[in-house]
Amino acid sequence: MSTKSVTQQYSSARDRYAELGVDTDVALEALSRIPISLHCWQGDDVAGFERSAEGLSGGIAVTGNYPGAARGPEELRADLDQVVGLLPGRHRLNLHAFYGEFGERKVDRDAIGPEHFAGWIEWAKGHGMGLDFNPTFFSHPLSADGFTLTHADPAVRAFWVEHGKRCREIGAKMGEALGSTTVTNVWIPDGYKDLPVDRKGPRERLLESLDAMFAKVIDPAVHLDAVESKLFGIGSESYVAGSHEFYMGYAVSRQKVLCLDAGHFHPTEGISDKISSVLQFVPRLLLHVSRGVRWDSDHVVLLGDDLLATAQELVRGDFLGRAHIGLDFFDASINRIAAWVIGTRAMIKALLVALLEPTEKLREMEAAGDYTGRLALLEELKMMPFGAVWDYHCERSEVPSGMRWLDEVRRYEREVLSQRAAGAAVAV
Ligand code: RNT
Ligand code: ZN
Repeated sequence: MSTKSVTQQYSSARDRYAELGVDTDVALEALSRIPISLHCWQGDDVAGFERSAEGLSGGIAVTGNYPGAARGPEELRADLDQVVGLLPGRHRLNLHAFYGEFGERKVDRDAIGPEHFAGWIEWAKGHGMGLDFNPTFFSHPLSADGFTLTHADPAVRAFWVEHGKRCREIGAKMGEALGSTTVTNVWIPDGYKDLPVDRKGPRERLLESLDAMFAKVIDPAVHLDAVESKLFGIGSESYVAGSHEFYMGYAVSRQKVLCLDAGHFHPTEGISDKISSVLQFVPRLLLHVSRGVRWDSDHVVLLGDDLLATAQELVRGDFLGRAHIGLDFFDASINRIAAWVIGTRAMIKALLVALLEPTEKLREMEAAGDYTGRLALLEELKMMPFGAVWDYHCERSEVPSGMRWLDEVRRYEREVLSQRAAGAAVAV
């Protein structure tokens, strides 16, 4: 579509929304201020850059063998350059600890420091982006038996507590260097495949480990701690120590950020309805936006009912100021750059649709008991021309509208990704 017709279509869409009392310019202004935290791990199938790569463990799995996975920091950053160039707005990057740049030496998890992330900080600075962070409690010999912060052996627990402490320091350094609060999110895989007899012990130890890890007070302007629950993983089907109830209680009692991952609940349970509940009790929320499909919690995010409901809750409840939106999916069966772009653009689109809602009108109907009108209008809104507003937003932000972004991804695949020999390692 030509730029002229994008503008024309926008102008008629603007009139249609104005009839409902919605100002599309105001919605776009609000939309361009919402950062999405891009997960670095979509680009290399959650492999990381450690010397003695262990192979992915911890009950998460990436399937597919599409060529072109990034093999080191330079490639991953080049891929991310592509991704951010196809997204309207200014976003953030979310790193896992095993994506540090460790050089030729083996640097174990209890020895990492901010120096290993200097390249990332510089990259983020160059893009005017903030960074978020995660300790990596998986893909390591000391997590191989399925336990980290809950381990029965105090020496193993101490190793992981030290890792967590160092990650908080790294996160704080990132936040300070970039002038933008870093959220460091703790997720551990600990759990049992089959029925445990002692459900209490691991949770007691988790509580103790977390308190030890979080003992040092860090300025919340530069760094915030988040904790992420999970219902089950591959190999931890019967019991996960860090359940929703555990972390809900922990976050409430310690006033930590609670992370809700869309794929970590029962299949018919969405995270949207949890937002206004948990924010009565925790100061802030981190969302891991994902899409669960049967056993898998991490499919590429699409603009579906669940995603829309989450965006609507954030907007309707005026929660955007207390919610950090992060992505968490990984697919190795399609072009990885496309996976990032599809998922991130879907998240931004969902926020746009939510911002284009005549919420006041709907609230008035609800308050007046006019549930008939409420339902009719909610249904009618699905036919509104938000696509025209989206295209205009992309063009104005100097990123391709419609499907044109895919041309750019295909060009990069031809010129760069297809040249990467599958499985070959490069120096990091
Ligand atoms: C795993 C959690 C966790 C991971 C990342 C890689 O089930 O969702 O957030 O996906 O830390
Ligand atoms: Zn997650």
